[in-house]
Amino acid sequence: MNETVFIGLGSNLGNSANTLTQALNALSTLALTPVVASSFYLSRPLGPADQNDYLNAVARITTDQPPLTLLDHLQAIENQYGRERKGERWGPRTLDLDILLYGDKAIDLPRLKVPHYHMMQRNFVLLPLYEIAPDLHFPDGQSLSDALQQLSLDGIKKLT
Ligand code: A4P
Ligand code: MG
Repeated sequence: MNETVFIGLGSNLGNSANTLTQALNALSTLALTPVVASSFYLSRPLGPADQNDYLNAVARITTDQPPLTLLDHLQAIENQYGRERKGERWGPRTLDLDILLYGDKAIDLPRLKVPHYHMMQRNFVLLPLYEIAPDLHFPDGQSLSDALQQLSLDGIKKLT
């Protein structure tokens, strides 16, 4: 069955703009319709402060890939862009691809939790999401615009 899936992209190592652009191209190979992508946003790092600012974006795809298959593909794309899992939580990375929402499903598996944990507290997720899906509601019924109003927009800048 086809599902609408939102994917969060983040990078703070290497040429992040290039990496995100290439990652969006790679996502199109998993999508049945053209990928819809937000602008890129420069955002202050959440977590250890001794790392570069992040470039973040959100993409919407329509896919028939089951959730765990999609996760496998996303991790393969991360690896292709030099992602090394060093085990440091919230540490620097060349490319991070997170499944934010998968249709209106709630998924709670060891390898995959959807909606993505903490996304409601992250302006670098909700702001680009709002750019491409202003009318969105979360699986629990809450509206994205309400969730965004709870957040400070400090430390985030939309790039043109
Ligand atoms: N996993 C579970 N649910 C999901 C999901 N919905 N999507 C599992 C993707 N993966 C999911 O992820 C660890 C494991 O999470 C995966 O193997 C998968 O099975 P990871 O990408 O290897 O590890 P991580 O990203 O370092 O850990 P974590 O806790 O997911 O970090 P976050 O929450 O992704 O945070 N600051 C700014 N400004 N912008 C950022 O993008 N990103 C992070 C990373 C920290 N600070 C940031 C940003
Ligand atoms: Mg991740």
